[in-house]
Amino acid sequence: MTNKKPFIEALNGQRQWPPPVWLMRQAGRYLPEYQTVRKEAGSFLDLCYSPELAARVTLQPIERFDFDAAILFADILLVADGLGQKVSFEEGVGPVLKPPLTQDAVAGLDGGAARHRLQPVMETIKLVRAALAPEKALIGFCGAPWTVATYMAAGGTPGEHEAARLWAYGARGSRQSFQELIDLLVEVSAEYLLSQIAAGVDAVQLFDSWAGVLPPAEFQQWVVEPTAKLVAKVKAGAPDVPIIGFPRGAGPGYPAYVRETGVSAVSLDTMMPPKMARFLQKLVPVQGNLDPMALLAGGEALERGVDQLAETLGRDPFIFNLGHGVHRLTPPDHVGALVARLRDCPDPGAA
Ligand code: 1CP
Repeated sequence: MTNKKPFIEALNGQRQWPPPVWLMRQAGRYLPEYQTVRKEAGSFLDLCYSPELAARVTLQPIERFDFDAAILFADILLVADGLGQKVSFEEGVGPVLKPPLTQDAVAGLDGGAARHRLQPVMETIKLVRAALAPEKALIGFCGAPWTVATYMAAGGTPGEHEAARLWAYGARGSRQSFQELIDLLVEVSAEYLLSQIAAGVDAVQLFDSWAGVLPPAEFQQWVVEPTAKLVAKVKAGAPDVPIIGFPRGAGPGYPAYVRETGVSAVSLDTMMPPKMARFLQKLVPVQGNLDPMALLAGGEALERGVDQLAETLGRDPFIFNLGHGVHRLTPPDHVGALVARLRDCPDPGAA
């Protein structure tokens, strides 16, 4: 058995055929075996903080589908919880963060507590790495500062993001205090990712799910600049570990994001047109971007989607993924069909 990981080789700029594949939210509610462990754990957060159970659900999709990478089972909101803003996940509602963060509470957020509180995640990583075949990669992750701040300010799923956006404009707290929150998230997230790397992850991904709601100047200030700082800190501590950025919905902001943040690779959202994807792929390896609804649909829509992506992006360093997470109603068989189809595609780079 080789120690080479096709997923890491692709991130390092070596084209692989067939392309390595994993899916965002590959561990989750569409899998009956996940549902079983989820029930055993009690709450969603209990699952995230129970290393043995979290390791089991991390490995489930690798066992079932033979993906090239596992992604640590955790959530981007653990950082908020670790900092002392209590997080819970309510059935049918989604995440609730109590109380919604205001400028007066920023000084009370506790980076030291986060370090302690997030320790179970490092135990999960060690268990997964010990069980995972050497040719499979393990991905660590965190939410990007802007996206985590939107949840913290809203006290839950951010709606139209008015809480964070008004705060960032100085209309709901000072701009200075919003900058302090972002700076704190940069610090804590960098330390969190470096701990994940020390525990055994092979690459990390920054999820900026709400990067797409900001106008250009604010996108630069709250997405590009904090991400650049976070990337620099992680690279300073772990120069060889690839960092994938996912500025979901950033549209015309994608090229500046890639050029100015220093990410090693970029994850493309569902809306990204093939021409722009090819343009970005001249700068860094790309990951993406099958429509999760094509996966849910299955059949011809799925086959066409897989074939087109393999054909357009398969000529250069490329990791196959979705443009966003697996939908929870997705039949597991469709995921199996995706992997089989991809590994059967003709090599577009062959003479
Ligand atoms: O009850 C359940 O089982 C909850 C469903 C669930 C799962 C499976 C949540 C709640 N989080 C997760 C796991 C998760 N979340 C992973 C683990 C690994 C994997 O991908 O398989 C990861 C990487 C995340 C990341 C995450 N959490 C993001 C970024 C990606 C994205 O989807 O944009 C975000 C925004 C969250 C917040 C979150 N977690 C869960 C919910 C319901 C939400 C809110 C989503 C929203 O606001 O719309």
